[in-house]
Amino acid sequence: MLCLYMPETGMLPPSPHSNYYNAFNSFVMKRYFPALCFIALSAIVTSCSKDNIEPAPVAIPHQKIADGFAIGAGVKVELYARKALSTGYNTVYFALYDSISKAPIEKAQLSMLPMMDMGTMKHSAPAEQPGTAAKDRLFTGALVFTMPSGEMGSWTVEVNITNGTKQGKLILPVTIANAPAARLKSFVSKVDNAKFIVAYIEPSAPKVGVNDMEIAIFRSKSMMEFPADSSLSVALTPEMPTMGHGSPNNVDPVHITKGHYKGKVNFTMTGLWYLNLDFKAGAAISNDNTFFEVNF
Ligand SMILES: [Cu+2]
Repeated sequence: MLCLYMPETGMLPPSPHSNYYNAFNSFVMKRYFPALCFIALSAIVTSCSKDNIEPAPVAIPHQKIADGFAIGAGVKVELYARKALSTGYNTVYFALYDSISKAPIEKAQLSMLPMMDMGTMKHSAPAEQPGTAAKDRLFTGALVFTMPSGEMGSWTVEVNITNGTKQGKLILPVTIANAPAARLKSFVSKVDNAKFIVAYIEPSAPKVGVNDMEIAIFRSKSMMEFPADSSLSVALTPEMPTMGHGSPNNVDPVHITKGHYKGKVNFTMTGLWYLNLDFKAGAAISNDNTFFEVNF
């Protein structure tokens, strides 16, 4: 349609009453039709890109989850993550700005408290607190959400900030999606009935061959206390349940720091794998029926 709208091109057809008109029209259409279409298309493309102005390039390469002001601390808080928050282990990033000057804040004391309000009761979840210094303007920590948001309840993250001598807090409502494959398991120890939470961290992008493996283990001491645990030893046995085989050259995860255990998992082919994990307290079996599914 646009291609037929000739005045756009700056060419004026002769009067429609002249005999010359039809010949002129058909000549113009045959000769210039592709060019006219191109011009019209360019106009559409140009106007589209003008209408949808691209956001200025952001310095923070993550998805913004929530923001707000920690009033007493005089700080604007922005919460980021690599993707939408979901059940399991989420690395989170905070950018802090002076609420008046807008200048980035590189040093502050920041603590997070995830809370789920389930109506009749409230509970928290494991959290790894950011350090006091930002790196590339971000304070990095982790939140381990134990349930999705929904009819059961809703999540908030309370952020307490000490900015020099000023203190303030902010409550950020967050929505937690249910991870497509379970990325959080829990068990009760056969040794002492202690409750443990195991979070899957790596491999986050599994590939055929040897992958870095990482899990984090927390003790579930109360509704509010989830200290990192380093007391267990872990044995890893990958298995392809539909094919009845495992793989060689795996490395059992060992405790590195703050409840994080690192090892290697070898996927000899694509498909559905179970990462069977046996947990021991000393020589005694704490749990031997936990596994994570990996399908790729
Ligand atoms: Cu809950």
